[in-house]
Amino acid sequence: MNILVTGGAGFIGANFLNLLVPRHPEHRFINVDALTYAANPASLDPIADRPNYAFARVDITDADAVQALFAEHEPDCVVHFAAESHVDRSILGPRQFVRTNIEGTFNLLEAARTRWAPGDGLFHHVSTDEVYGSLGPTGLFTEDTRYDPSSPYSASKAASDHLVRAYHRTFRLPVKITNCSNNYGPLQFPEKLIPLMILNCLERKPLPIYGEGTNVRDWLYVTDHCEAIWAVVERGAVGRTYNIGGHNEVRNIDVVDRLCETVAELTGQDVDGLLALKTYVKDRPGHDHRYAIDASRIGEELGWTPKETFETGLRKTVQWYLDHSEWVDKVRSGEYRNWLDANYGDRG
Ligand code: NAD
Ligand code: TDX
Repeated sequence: MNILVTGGAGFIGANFLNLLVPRHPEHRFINVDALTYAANPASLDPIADRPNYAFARVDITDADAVQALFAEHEPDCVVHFAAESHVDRSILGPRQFVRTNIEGTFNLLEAARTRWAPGDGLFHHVSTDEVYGSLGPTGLFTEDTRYDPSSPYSASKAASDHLVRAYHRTFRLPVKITNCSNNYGPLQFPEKLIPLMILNCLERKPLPIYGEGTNVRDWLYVTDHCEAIWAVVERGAVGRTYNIGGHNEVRNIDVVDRLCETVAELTGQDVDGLLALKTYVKDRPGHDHRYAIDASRIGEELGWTPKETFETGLRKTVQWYLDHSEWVDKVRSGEYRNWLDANYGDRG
């Protein structure tokens, strides 16, 4: 198969490609990424020279470029990760979320619809549990939970999910959708809670906790998510949605405490000094209180279960950030933006 992977230079996409490109030499993987602030091509160093891997710098909001991409690479399958993914940024500037997450998805669906014969191909849409809104103290999101998004980010992902389903019903486009809970692990851009807190601990900066820190997220190690997506691509039912989650609900304050303990243990720093960095700051507007996933469908139908526990996953993650300070310095520096322009500026 020719598999077009959008957003493969971002956090989950890069983990997905690093896992699957070596494992499946019989498939050709084409990574399509605009290289926004959230991307890091260095994340793909382990597979960059593999014969079954290629990179194309394309912005999915450019409909003509997306059509040209399909003409050139003739994909049989699209695994669509590319998105603006950070809730706080969607509050500060929602426009790009509408463009990339809704229009970008639409452009890909249009290319797939016009280039694949009815019933051919597979469009796998990678989505989030945030489309379901917020839970109270009990209950779980199932695949039948009503959509009720709270942020411009989650509303844009909900809209893209609806478009994907509509293309299935109207045009018989073979689609699959996965809605996953919060991911963590190597290669995550340090704007998200876990890498932000790790790096702030290492730099002895304040650890900003929104509101009272009692919001709950269901954390899943990134490679467990990637394995789940691949199981759905290979064996999931066409037209079906699968929820993916870690069975691992943790309050934000407890995540931060565990991170302080893990950083202290792995670096020899004094844990009380790290815990003292916790700072309660103004809450996120529209902050969803609790997410929790019922992942029984993917478990029962496809036999998927997460392999990492929160303890093993957090240790691996903290160790990865300790070992990759160069990666971190690059994604945070202006020099990195210059390097991107110099290396990829004219490769559109
Ligand atoms: P990310 O922000 O780390 O990476 C996004 C990637 O998409 C980047 O490489 C970026 O350059 C690329 N991109 C952005 N706009 C683009 C455009 N217009 N054209 C082409 N490429 C573009 O995101 P992530 O955390 O890896 O998330 C990947 C997907 O998984 C997203 O669709 C997100 O909604 C979904 N998801 C994420 C999580 C999570 O916890 N991170 C959980 C569930 C679902
Ligand atoms: O500095 C912070 N302080 C804080 O208390 C940050 C960045 C976050 N938080 C809180 C907000 C959330 O309750 O931590 C929790 C996690 O925040 P994020 O890492 O921003 O993730 P979240 O908003 O839950 O969304 C993530 O999971 C679902 C991803 O960013 C989405 O792309 C994914 O769809």
